[in-house]
Amino acid sequence: MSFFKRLRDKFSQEPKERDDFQEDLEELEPLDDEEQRREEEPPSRHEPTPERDEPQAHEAPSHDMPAQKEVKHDPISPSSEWEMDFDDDDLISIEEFEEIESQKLGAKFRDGLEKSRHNFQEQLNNLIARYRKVDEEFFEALEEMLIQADVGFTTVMDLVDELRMEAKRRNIQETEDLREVIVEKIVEIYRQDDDQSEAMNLEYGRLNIILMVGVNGVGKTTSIAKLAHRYESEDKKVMLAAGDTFRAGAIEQLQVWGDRIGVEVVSQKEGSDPAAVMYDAINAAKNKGADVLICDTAGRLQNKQNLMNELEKVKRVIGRAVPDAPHEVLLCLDATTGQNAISQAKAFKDVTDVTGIVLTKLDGTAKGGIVLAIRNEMQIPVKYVGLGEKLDDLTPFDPESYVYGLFADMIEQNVPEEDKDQPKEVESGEQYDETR
Ligand SMILES: Nc1nc2c(ncn2[C@@H]2O[C@H](COP(=O)(O)OP(=O)(O)OP(=O)(O)O)[C@@H](O)[C@H]2O)c(=O)[nH]1
Ligand SMILES: [Mg+2]
Repeated sequence: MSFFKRLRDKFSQEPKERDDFQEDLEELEPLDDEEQRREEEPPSRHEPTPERDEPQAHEAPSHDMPAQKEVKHDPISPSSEWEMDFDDDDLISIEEFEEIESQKLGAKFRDGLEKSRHNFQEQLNNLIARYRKVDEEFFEALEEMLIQADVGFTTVMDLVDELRMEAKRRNIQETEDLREVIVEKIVEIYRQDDDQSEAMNLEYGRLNIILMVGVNGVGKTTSIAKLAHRYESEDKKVMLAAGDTFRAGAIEQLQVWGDRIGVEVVSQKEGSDPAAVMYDAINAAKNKGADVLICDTAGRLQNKQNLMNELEKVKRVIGRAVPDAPHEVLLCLDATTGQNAISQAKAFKDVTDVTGIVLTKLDGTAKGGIVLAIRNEMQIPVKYVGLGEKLDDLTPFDPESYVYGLFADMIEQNVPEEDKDQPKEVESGEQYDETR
């Protein structure tokens, strides 16, 4: 199966299929109360198929099931220790669950990367139309295009070198035939052979502490709210620490988010020592049996040494209160700042052990290539991306969903002819049942 077909099958939603399904439903006899209740459940909770009437709650996703591997990037997915609590009669198969989740993820990236997608697709189409033959001129123009899209010089050189070799190896003469290879190589270049992982270091049965850092206005507080909302909806007990005691209004801002999401915020008055706030918050979180404590910090310019030192102190205090904590130090970077984000990452990495990046405002840039530059040049995994301003607009990063978001229309239009008539396949390899 071609790479484009695989991406299309995995992420595209095929709304027509779902419309047909809805029409069929409406033609059915009126439902009795019990059936009506089930009908109103969220779409992921389907009627069990007859052969699944028997299986009980133990069939909820577990660690040794293959589906578990597929969602490794999202530790808060129901396949983690905090498992989704399906009612016996509301069980759906793991394949169905995965399929729906993938489609939701595909739609999120597709919507969030709209600006970048238009830019990437248009530019690539123009290049292919202008340089029909695969030659050095084409590769140089491609390099130029990728650098303009914030992919980063070193990454572009690596990527295009790989493409040169692949074109030679497969004897590809027409640039038109190179589309799929380009997209495939972008995923490959992201997934290097190292032990960096997008998975969050969260464990069941302990207090997990996440420290959010970054320069002013990049989206730290908003991302904390989004993360808290995500974890709360997965039945984790979340608390927040108002560690930005510096900027006027920062404590209230976090408090408003906390009230909206329904999570407790531990704070002191403006101007207090942020390390003391963290200490208090950790004690409160321990007493209340919280699963996750997310700590806000003041925005700090990477070149202000005293502020960077303060960060080290905050981290030390957290580490003394809970061994191995903070379990994640997430650096928030604003995707719209392009290469400046890379220099921020370098400065923060020098003073503190950044364990992952939250790349915000990816929806606000047409140069979505910055993800690749960060991953390749910084060797820090991008763990979450911000794809909008709403609470559910923070999404675990996944390179395949990302390239789908960047090239969705091109992928849909360029599934090879021989693959087009093939029915959709689900991850398990089962045939997709269109009547479902
Ligand atoms: N479009 C979009 N806007 C975002 C995203 N993330 C954050 N924002 C916006 O960015 C602005 C700044 O967000 P904050 O969360 O206050 O940033 P901060 O890093 O906490 O700022 P300071 O506390 O001043 O350092 C807000 O208007 C957010 O709505 C995103 O993913 N997409
Ligand atoms: Mg803030």
